[in-house]
Amino acid sequence: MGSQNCHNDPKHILEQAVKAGITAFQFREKGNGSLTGYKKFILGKQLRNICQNYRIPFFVNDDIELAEILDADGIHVGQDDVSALELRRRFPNKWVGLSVSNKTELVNSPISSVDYLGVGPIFSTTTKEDAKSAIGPNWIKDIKQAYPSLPIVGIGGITTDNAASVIQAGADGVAIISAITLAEDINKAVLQL
Ligand code: TZP
Ligand code: MG
Repeated sequence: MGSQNCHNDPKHILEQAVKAGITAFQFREKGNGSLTGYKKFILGKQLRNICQNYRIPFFVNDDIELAEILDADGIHVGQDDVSALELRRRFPNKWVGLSVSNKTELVNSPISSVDYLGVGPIFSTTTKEDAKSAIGPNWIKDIKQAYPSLPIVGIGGITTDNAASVIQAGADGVAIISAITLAEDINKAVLQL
């Protein structure tokens, strides 16, 4: 998540989610209303500290310099960002994650250079302004069959009601923004997930 996904203090939201049991966090400060420059850095540092205090991995989306300055545990990139291959070379000690949205992207991806795939949007979502079409959980089965040892994280439109179907399709995890950040009771939402 980023501040643009939060209706109140992102630090408070992350702290509640971490206390309730989320297992990793990705700082994704982008899109309408997101912070830039120094403000983005300060928020990133504060969220990074929360993850450190609670011993969960901290990922940065896209922003390589920020990932470096904040000593992130991992970097997540999309198809149009810095290549995962280059990131692997530059950051041998960070996790590198890559998004794939369809078969064409998958076959053109440097699978052997990434630590996990973010697959989605699984369901339709309004959180990502330029999201591609929803692909449904079944595609995860095909990817798992083709790359059995590659960790897969489903993303996009995942809620307490449909998260189980993503795991049942073979995903190793689910990545969630709005169903946590906008939940009336974050603790309850995370516990249900
Ligand atoms: N990538 C694919 S869908 C998505 C991203 C970043 C948005 C996920 O947000 P939500 O609110 O969990 O659908
Ligand atoms: Mg990107």
